[in-house]
Amino acid sequence: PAGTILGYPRIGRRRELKRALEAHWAGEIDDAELEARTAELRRATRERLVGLGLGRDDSSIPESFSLYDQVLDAALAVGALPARFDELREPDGSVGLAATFAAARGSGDQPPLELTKWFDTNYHYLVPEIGPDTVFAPSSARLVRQFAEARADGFITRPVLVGPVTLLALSKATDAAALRPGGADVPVFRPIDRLESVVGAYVSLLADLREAGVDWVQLDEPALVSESLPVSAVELAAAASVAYRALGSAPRRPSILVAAPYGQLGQDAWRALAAAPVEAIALDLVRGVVPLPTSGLEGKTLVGGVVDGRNVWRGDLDAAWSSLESLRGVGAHTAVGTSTSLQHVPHDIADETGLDPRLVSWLAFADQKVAQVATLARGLAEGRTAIEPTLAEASAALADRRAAPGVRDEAVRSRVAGLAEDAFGRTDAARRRALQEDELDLPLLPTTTIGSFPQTAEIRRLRGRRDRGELSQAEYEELLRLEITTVVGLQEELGLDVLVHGEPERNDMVQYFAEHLDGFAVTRHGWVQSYGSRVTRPSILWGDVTRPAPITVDWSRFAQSLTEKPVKGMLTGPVTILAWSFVRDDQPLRDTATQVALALRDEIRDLEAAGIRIVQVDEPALRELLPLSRGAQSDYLDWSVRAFRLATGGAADATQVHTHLCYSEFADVIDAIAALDADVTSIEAARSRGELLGDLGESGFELGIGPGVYDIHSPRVPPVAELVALIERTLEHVPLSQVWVNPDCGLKTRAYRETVLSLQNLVEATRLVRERAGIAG
Ligand code: THG
Ligand code: ZN
Repeated sequence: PAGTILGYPRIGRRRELKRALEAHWAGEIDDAELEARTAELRRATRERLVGLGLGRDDSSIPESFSLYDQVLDAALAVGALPARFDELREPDGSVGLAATFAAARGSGDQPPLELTKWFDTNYHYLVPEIGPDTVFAPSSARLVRQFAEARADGFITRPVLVGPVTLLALSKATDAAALRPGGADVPVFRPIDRLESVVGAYVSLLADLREAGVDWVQLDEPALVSESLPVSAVELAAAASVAYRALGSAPRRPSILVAAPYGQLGQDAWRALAAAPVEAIALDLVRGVVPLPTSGLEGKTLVGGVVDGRNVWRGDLDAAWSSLESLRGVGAHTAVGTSTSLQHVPHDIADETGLDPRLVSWLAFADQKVAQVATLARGLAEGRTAIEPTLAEASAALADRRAAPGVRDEAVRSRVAGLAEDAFGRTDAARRRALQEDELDLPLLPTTTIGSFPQTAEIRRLRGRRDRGELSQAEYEELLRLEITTVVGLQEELGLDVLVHGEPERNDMVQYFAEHLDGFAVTRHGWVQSYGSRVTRPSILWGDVTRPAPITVDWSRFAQSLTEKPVKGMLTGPVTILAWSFVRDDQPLRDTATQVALALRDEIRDLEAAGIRIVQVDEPALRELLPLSRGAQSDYLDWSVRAFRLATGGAADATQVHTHLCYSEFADVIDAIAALDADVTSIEAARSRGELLGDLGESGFELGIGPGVYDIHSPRVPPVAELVALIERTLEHVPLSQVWVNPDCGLKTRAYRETVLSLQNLVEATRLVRERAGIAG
């Protein structure tokens, strides 16, 4: 086929997959109904893709559906279900829906597979567990069933599976393997050590697919572009060479397309794939460049991933065409594709009837990107003149975007240009500390929460009623004030030291700011899968960012009016706002971050004027945006830290600045965290506390720190004794004067019942530790 996409959104245009899954988990629909609904979703997707110009029966439609996650699917396809779920297998020993969802979501007291971020996207995959003794038992049933389902409707599609190298590179060792005593001559086990066995399982899967009539299979190998995995790029390339020599030599198999999305394929991996006996290689030509000619390409197809799967811009189709032309010079047959799966973008811009049509003309969601691929494929087949009008239209839209009002706001630009270096930081931390102690008069080991309180169904209903016009804005706000009053009262009763207003007014910590800043647009149906059935609706940052009016000030002022204790002002930091939005691609992220930072800086000034003495600027995504390629990391850390310092650098010395970070790979970015220079940092720590405290102790970190004392991702109420032990352990590594006591993350997803009990215990544990340390509370 001349044109293809590496994958398509699975959630459904109206979140049909989410609804079906959640209904199934709630026991409202049975297995058969779930299968029927998802089969309908797949059927509609195939029809849609043909309608947009992909071939019906030439394998150009990827069979990229997954019930929950594609990495879990690959693990299950090779039979790597962790033993703790064995009892949930079907009577015939196969892995059905019960075992699949148990692995994804946990079951009884068996924890699920760990969730973690898929490369540098906002998608989260399930981490397979592989040990030296894992028995690989290939299972092609689901792949074959979906292919047959398509064929029954007259489609010949291309099954998609995460490839063996990536599957192992993203897996972790089973607990049993990780605990095995190592020694000088016993190397630590790594899942990639099982490459040979896993490749054996893939050989068998390929044979089954061929048997079922599959012409082409797609094996995704994004690990080959990453320099941030525990397996080095050199080892990954060697593994790819071994794996694809074996798979290519398999006696019965479909043609193989190896896809290397999400970045530049390194030289070693490129040579390994070119030399392997596979039929096609898909390259990311948005992030990567056209590779140099090398041996082994004769007879192969190179799929040039020139349509960007990572953003929502219509983009420069003419430049995409040029990339394809240079790819033609590399010496293989050339086809066109997307840079990555389209799973990271919403379905269809045509659904966004509420957006400004001019903005819409600059955008492309998944369906528009498929149409772009089809256009470029026609160009490859018929020559450029055949698609000249479409290329010209895209160029005209790009030119219109460049010149449109709001894309450049000269007032913001001159403000940025005029920034002096001293705007990017505050005075000496010790001086600030003294002033803040006077101002706040907090006890040692101050207690606080991260910011959000439970978003009850009732709060969400209020927002729905407001959106439907059943409540006026004034009525809505009055009800939220009631909620804030309750939340502040509760915290006073609990005896917490630094209070929050609970954020009932926010649907999402990024979208809320996007809705209140100029330069952003918010979609109605632009949902993107985050993990499993969970979705987010990223905002579109299209223009220069300005703050037309204060955003959070009224809520914070109201909350502060209810109590003598300090109430934290709560803001989302510039890096996280960028990370969780679709960001303009016409200027460096650094420049966009600077503009967002200035808006936040103004917000902080207004919060101070309203009597707020502590401001928290959350950056949970700081680690997330860290580039995969090592060469790009220091530049990223520089601009991300500077953006935070610009946002907070206008705060008075007596204003205490907090931040919150949501991950525990602390060591990677500890220097950056210190450089943020926040007076207090709260951090997720419940799961890998030992490492974190060790790193913290060694780092000489001198600012306030609140390593979360309990995991808010679970309804479990931590007993007082456990919390006492955790706080005391922290005190072994960090001086008492620096330590704060708080949960691990926001309480938004929890219920009130466990929240109140947990916070009671947190306050009581702190009281006991203070008492034992001989300090007054
Ligand atoms: N907001 C945004 N992006 C995020 C997060 C966030 N990315 C990373 C992380 N947090 C992802 N985690 C989740 C957790 C829960 C949900 C989504 C992402 C979730 N979403 C609701 C759902 O699926 O029903 C929809 C939420 C809504 O109505 O906006 O539960 O916090 N931007
Ligand atoms: Zn968090």
